[in-house]
Amino acid sequence: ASGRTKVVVTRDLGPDVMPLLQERSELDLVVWPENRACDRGWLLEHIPGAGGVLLMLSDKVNEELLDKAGPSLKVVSTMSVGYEHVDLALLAKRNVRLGYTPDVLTDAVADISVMLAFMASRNAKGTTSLVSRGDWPNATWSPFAFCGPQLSLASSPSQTRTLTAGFLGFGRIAQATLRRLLPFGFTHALYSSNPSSTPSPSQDSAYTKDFHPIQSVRRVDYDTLAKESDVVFVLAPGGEKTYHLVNEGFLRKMKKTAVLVNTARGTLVDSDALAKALREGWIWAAGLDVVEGEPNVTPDHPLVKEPRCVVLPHIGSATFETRLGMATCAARNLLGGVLGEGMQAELDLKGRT
Ligand code: 8YV
Repeated sequence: ASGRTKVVVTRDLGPDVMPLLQERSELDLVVWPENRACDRGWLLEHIPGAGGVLLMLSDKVNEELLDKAGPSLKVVSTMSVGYEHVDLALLAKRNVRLGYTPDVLTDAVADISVMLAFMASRNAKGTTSLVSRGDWPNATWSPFAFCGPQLSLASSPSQTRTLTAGFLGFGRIAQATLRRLLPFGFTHALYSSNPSSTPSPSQDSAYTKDFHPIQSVRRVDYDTLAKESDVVFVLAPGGEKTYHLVNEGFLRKMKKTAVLVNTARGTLVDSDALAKALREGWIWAAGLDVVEGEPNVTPDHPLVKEPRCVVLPHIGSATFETRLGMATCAARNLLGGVLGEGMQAELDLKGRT
């Protein structure tokens, strides 16, 4: 009746971004008032009649939510680059637009992918906990104590040694990760993506030029990727299509000295198989920013118990700069959608469903 459009926001976006929404008199802004994940019940209670909603990975956008929202809903704006919590087909059917936050988080997630590769290969978990326990004075030094495989050869190039980075998924974040590895002397990169699309050698030669001075960038099948990589970065989208892409068969084919890094989604890696692979030494180590079933990952979790498995609580995009960029992008997407204008980043639903 006020003539204003209701928008529902499931997190306080902070003092730099909230004013973008608060200053718009045409909006009736409803914000989840607590400093924790938004209750489903609260969201369902407040969504009816809303023109837009800004939400997070933990807020499922399904038939239940869209039915509650009703025909007024024009836009869903998610503060994430991932969108497996959103039913895309249903949005397309109901003409609801989807805003998301690509690009702004690419650097932060690529940084943490490289960080995890080195933390895992160089025993960061076992060694830092040894120091915290007070065991450094008791540790007996020997030439090979605390050693791990070296993920660089830039300063002492070898005629014989190569270093291969494998990528499951080769989008923006994977490519930014590879770019960071070039100064470390990686000689080859392999990637597997879109198993259904046909290989294109010309694409590979374009990539090889693009990632100079690497010797080659090649698209390969999963087996080759598992067998030849010194480090495998899991950087594909979540969802059913990529469920357990890294399973027992994949892990058994990996090098014993290889490192697995997952900064994408927990669902891509079979946790039980990975715990077994680490316990039995099929691979050297793992660095995980995401785990199946997160955030319910407790000290008795088999992966948390593994001394060579570094586990972070999904902090890949957690820099001040990146989160500010994501929140701003999400707020602009919400505004653009509600006012029927352009968004900073809109997912093309027709191309996806
Ligand atoms: C989370 C992420 O969104 O963007 C994604 O897809 O996984 C993360 O950046 C972030 O934790 C905020 O919810």
